Amino acid sequence: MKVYVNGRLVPEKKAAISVFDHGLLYGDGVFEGIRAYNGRVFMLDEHLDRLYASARAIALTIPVPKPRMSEIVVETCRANRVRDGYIRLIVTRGVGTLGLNPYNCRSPQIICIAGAIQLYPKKLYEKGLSIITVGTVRNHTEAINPRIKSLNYLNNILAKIEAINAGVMECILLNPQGFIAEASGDNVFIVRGQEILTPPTWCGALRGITRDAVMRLAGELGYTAREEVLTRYDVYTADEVFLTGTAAEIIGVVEVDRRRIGRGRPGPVTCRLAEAFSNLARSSGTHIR
Ligand code: PXG
Repeated sequence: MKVYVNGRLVPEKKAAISVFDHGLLYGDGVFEGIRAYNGRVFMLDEHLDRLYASARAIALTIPVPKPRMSEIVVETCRANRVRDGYIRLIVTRGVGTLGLNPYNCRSPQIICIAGAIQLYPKKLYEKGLSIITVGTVRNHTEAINPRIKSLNYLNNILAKIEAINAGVMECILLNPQGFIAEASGDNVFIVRGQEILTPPTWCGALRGITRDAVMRLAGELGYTAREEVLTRYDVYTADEVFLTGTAAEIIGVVEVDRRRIGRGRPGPVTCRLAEAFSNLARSSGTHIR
């Protein structure tokens, strides 16, 4: 595998950054997880818009313009003959002193890795996920705004540890007010009658690229999709619950806190949306060749 780092594509064994990089020392940086389907990078412009917005939010100036970053992603895919895969694009604060001050870091590092995707087993999409709500509260929006896709994922990892220790693979985090925020690496949706609802970003959710796509597709399929402040009551009483994310795409949730959701299997709305999303992903995007 070849990895893009420090302006060059190098063999993965030679791909390295400094131990003094603030990305490592403090989780000071931003990233994106992007998919390629059928030789095309899916929603690349949307991912780059979010990356640059995340960087702006942490006062990090990305040293290349968006069109060049787009080329970096495509070139990395090409160098690795990726047709279907997962792309990790990272911008770190760069090398600095052993102190927090980011203004000592003169050159942010861009890293792009394009490799294989690790998916949930197919059976889980058919049966649906069992998840729990965890005690770890989503970061306060004025601590680290969850809209920033930063390298500082400890909030999510602490939640994931709770989930795995409880015997499930994913979890719902509540915000400091007790409203539903999101899952550790996915957005949360509920289906209530003909309505498809997801928490607004100010409740502590990342504005997921998959989330946006699903809301658009839902409208096209004749459903009403909108943001609504949600509580666990709404989740427990929903007809269907599903998660969305670049890696997971759309996956049904059939159990939350050991309570059965709906009929206990992925519902019809979840399945229709998953199919529509799959068709969209496989028929659009930036060509790699
Ligand atoms: N919320 C959070 C906190 C995320 O990290 C999403 C929602 C979904 O957003 P997109 O744009 O992908 O629809 C994400 C993104 C993992 C992993 O290993 C997941 C993400 C990022 C990095 C790793 O599960 N998900």
